[in-house]
Amino acid sequence: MQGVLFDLDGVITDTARFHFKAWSRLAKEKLNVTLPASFESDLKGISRIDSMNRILKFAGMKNEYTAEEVNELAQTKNELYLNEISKLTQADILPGIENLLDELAANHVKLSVASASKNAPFILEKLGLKQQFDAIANPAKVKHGKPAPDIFIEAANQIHLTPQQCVGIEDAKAGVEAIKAAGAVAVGVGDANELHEADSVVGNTSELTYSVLKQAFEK
Ligand code: B16
Ligand code: MG
Repeated sequence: MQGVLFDLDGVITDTARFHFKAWSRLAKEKLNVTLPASFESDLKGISRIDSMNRILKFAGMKNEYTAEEVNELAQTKNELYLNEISKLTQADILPGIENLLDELAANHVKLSVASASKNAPFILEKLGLKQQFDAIANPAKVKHGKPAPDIFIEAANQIHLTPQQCVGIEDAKAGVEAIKAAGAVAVGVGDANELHEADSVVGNTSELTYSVLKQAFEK
């Protein structure tokens, strides 16, 4: 294991609740619909524009907006979201992650971020973790979002490794599929049934250690 490719939302910090809050407000104020709670997990790992389109479909309004208007709605959501995440601090790092990053660095493992979020650099800055990573893959540079492998391939490229030399960590089904499609070893965080395609699954981030990742890689 020469590199670890980290998902952000749900692995390093829990931003899903802020995404859901911003999407819910946008849906209520602009589309006059209430989003069911299931959207919080359904939109995990799904890009901003794909999330917007799923919400429009749910609202039965998919054909009522031009591409430009859909972009504007997504931009409004992002402004609401930025307002929420501007309050993030080191205290919002998920349990065990700071230790894990230290352990991996001590073992000369390269660290790269493979998030669908265009806000990843800002979030890592707020958490005080930006310097700990060797690279942050830019989702604007890749063609297909998760479950396609593109962002994980790009994250490995950025640290000059192949996905086969890396372990990817994900909390979302679409993300685990993306890791496997890239050819990396997948470690899931969360429900073992939902993430059954992963090579190894832990219940929560505090169980993620260097030895757990190494064992998954060597399995
Ligand atoms: P942004 P991840 C994903 O993060 C979120 O899970 C998903 O809900 C969000 O729509 C996506 O990032 C794009 O985020 O609007 O900030 O560019 O899990 O891939 O780290
Ligand atoms: Mg995630």
